[in-house]
Amino acid sequence: METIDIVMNGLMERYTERVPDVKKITHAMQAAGMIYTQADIENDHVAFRTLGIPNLGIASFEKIFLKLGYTKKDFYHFEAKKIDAFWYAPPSEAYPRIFVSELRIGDLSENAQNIIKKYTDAIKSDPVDDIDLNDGYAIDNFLHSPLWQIPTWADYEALQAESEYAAWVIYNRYYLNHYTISVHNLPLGFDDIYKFNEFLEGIGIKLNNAGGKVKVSPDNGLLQSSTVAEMIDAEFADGSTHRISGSYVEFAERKVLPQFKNIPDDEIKRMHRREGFESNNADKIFESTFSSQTTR
Ligand code: OOG
Ligand code: NI
Repeated sequence: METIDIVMNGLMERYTERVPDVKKITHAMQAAGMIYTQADIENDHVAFRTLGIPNLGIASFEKIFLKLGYTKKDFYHFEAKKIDAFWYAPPSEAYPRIFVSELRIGDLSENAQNIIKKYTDAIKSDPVDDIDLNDGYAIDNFLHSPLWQIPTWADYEALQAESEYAAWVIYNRYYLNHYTISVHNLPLGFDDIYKFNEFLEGIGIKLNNAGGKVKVSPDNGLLQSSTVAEMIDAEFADGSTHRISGSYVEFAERKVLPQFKNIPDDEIKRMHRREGFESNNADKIFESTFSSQTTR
């Protein structure tokens, strides 16, 4: 198996276990005749969250995917959420795009910075430099091994009060944050995000409604929606257990670009559709793990 396949399979395996909505949606799509197997679902992109501090953050994390053949693309900045992000184009259409974000630690309060440093201070060099990036199993192992201690509940709560994103990363680390179903490649009748959302709600899926259930880019080319993150039973360093946000599922509809509108449907490839991401859509999708969504 290729290194990239080992890494992707490993990520999807852990993620599918942690997020019961993944199988629930796949099974319902099978029952509705939309797909035969999981492999019939095109994975539009996957996302990761990181802490923007020396030796960690995007600069460290991206080394893995650049080595796997990904190309760094556009930058996004989320002022209020104190987050920066880039997306990465895959080496071929067989693989998902990647969206990697990082928390701008320096923009947080002194108190929040100190809490984060308490956990990350022991990291004196970039841990990715210690992995053999030609070894898919070594990468898989790295992505699912803790780089810092599990937080105390008090630290988690203090971080959450200031940054929901910070709390999410301090507990969930590099676990896959979401995978994304390419809605535009589903059979006719389901290939529209509004209809697909109705289908999802019909099977009892709760959608993120921040800024409306469907987030639409200004050019109308990228329409996105997402589930509200699943809650996981998390054990904290003080021995207490609490239900906190885990990961979620996203749905994306990429419209065919105006210059390709005369190409027959069966000849449409990824390159003919709206590429990349959209700041205002992403800003609301981040909230899929926020208490404002998970407790509503
Ligand atoms: C990522 C949110 C943004 C998108 O597709 O714009 C995003 C996150 O929640 O970490 O996934
Ligand atoms: Ni996304």
